[in-house]
Amino acid sequence: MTSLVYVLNGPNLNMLGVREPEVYGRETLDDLRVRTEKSAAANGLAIDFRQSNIEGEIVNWVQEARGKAKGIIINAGGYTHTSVAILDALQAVSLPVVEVHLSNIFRRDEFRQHSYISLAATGVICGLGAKGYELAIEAMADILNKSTGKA
Ligand code: DHK
Repeated sequence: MTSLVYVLNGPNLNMLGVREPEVYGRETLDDLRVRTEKSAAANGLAIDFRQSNIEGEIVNWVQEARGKAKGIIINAGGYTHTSVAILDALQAVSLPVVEVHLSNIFRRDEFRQHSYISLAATGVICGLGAKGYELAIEAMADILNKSTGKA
């Protein structure tokens, strides 16, 4: 059976394409969704791709993933650097987590160089733009195959 993975995007990622293209690229969130869906299909996964500007909504989606999804790919946007609540939710659901960022957060402002999300993540992909979402899917497929003994 195809495993479902939640792909959760945080605040301001709905502005992709117009938002600081030199940092985040020119692809829109919808372009990113299509790319991620293609990668998921190629890797035998199905995705539920969402974006919210609201911290509590992301917490609700992480909780909802338990029982519905086999893993979570998350770009929590600015909440990456502030949200104990999203971290707590990720730790509560005990699903594999891959953290992704379009930009290289380690080349940017100091406050971006700490991630609460990383404490719950198996791995982090950052700085590779939209390609990072495809790589996150590949990584998640690997993690899930290993856990089911298929790899
Ligand atoms: C996206 C954001 O919105 C920022 O707040 C993060 C991340 C970086 C990204 O690179 O995808 O600092």
